[in-house]
Amino acid sequence: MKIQLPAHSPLATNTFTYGVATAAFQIEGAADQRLPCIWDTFCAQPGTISDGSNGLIACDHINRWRDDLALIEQLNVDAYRFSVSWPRVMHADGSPNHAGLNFYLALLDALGAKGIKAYVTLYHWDLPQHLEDAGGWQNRETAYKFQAYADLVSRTFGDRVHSYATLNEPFCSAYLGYEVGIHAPGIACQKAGRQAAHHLLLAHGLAMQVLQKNSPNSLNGIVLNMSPGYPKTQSLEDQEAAALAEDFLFHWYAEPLFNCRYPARALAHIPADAHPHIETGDMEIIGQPLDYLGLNYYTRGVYHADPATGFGETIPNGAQVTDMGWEVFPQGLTDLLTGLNARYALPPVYITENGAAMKDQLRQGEVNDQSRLAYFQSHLRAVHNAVAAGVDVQGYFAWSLMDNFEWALGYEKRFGIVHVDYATQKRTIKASGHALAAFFGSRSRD
Ligand code: IFM
Repeated sequence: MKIQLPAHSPLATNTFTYGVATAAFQIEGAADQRLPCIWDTFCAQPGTISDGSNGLIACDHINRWRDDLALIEQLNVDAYRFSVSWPRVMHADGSPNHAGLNFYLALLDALGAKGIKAYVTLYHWDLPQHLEDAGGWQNRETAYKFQAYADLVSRTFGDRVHSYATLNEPFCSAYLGYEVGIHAPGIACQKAGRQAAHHLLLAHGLAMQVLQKNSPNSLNGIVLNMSPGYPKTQSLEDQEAAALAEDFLFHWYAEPLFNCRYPARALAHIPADAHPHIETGDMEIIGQPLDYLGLNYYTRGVYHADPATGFGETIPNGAQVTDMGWEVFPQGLTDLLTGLNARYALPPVYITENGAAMKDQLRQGEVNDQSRLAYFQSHLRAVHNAVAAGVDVQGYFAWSLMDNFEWALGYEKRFGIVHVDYATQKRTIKASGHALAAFFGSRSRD
């Protein structure tokens, strides 16, 4: 199967940015060359990671990055999105870790030499453990520590970076990490979750200030994950449940960024004693202009009214699901983009992650992952449809470059377009990777 889009589509030209994405903790390994982070601590607690694994070696990318870069080049991408490991580049006293910074400088220079644009995420969940020991994202001070980290990185990287994202998916850091406790640091408390979310957003705003000063020519923004909500039935109750789920789960992040406030429906749903403490001026810091919005899309949510919790979620009968149990629903990406465009004054949008975990089989040196390939085809078409409907989408990144550590699900879930044999660290480009490379390489100049 080939990936195809209408010839007239902006997505079929070289003006549209295509890339692959990774994150530091998920691929780097070499944990002995950095400070411990909250995910090291979390993984060491029995029962937290389904296969009992950790990120100590991961894809050994720190030692194999040149080979990985050669793979990236073979994929014909315009851009590579990766994250910087805060505990690798800063000592606990805030001074620079030059060995860590030099790793990223070498990677950035090599990307530049190959003409591949660097999309750098500053925070993809690996908070230094010493900061968690001081309260982590529940502690307002962490937002200012993040600003200092953003300052160090952006001054060091100079003009090598095409785009910065302050945070990747603050929902996951705050909600999964502090509100329900299935991610590091494993705290399950609504007040903690909502306070962590506020401090993450504040950290984003403070970091934007230094990025716009130190790196005015890069595209500076944030990456949010969103699964649009659909009512299970057309009853008013289910429609209200779907709207509440969206506000509670993702407009909680978008509304402060674009309108300097938390969504009223979600605030009314959360008990007053779990509301975040907000200081004067915080919302204006959070809501300063973005050069772009990064959106990570995987699936939708189907919701019904639940008197106890406000909303409950179901997977529709007969739905096609990925190995994560997530429904394959490309129309959700079009609906999400058009819906956001109607609700907010959006800057240019990049799909910073999209992809699927599938049960891959390596047979005779090949992975024939046709279902993942179909997923990419249908979701690229969904982005095309959103652009045709007037949404300014300028790029798309496949998640992920290669199989990697899928957080609480360890190494059992494979999202890569490149297969990784963890015993040998051998990489094999899957059929989806070959098809994407052919499509990226076939685009017209425009
Ligand atoms: O692997 C993650 C990534 O780190 C963040 N976005 C979702 C991906 C798949 O779960």
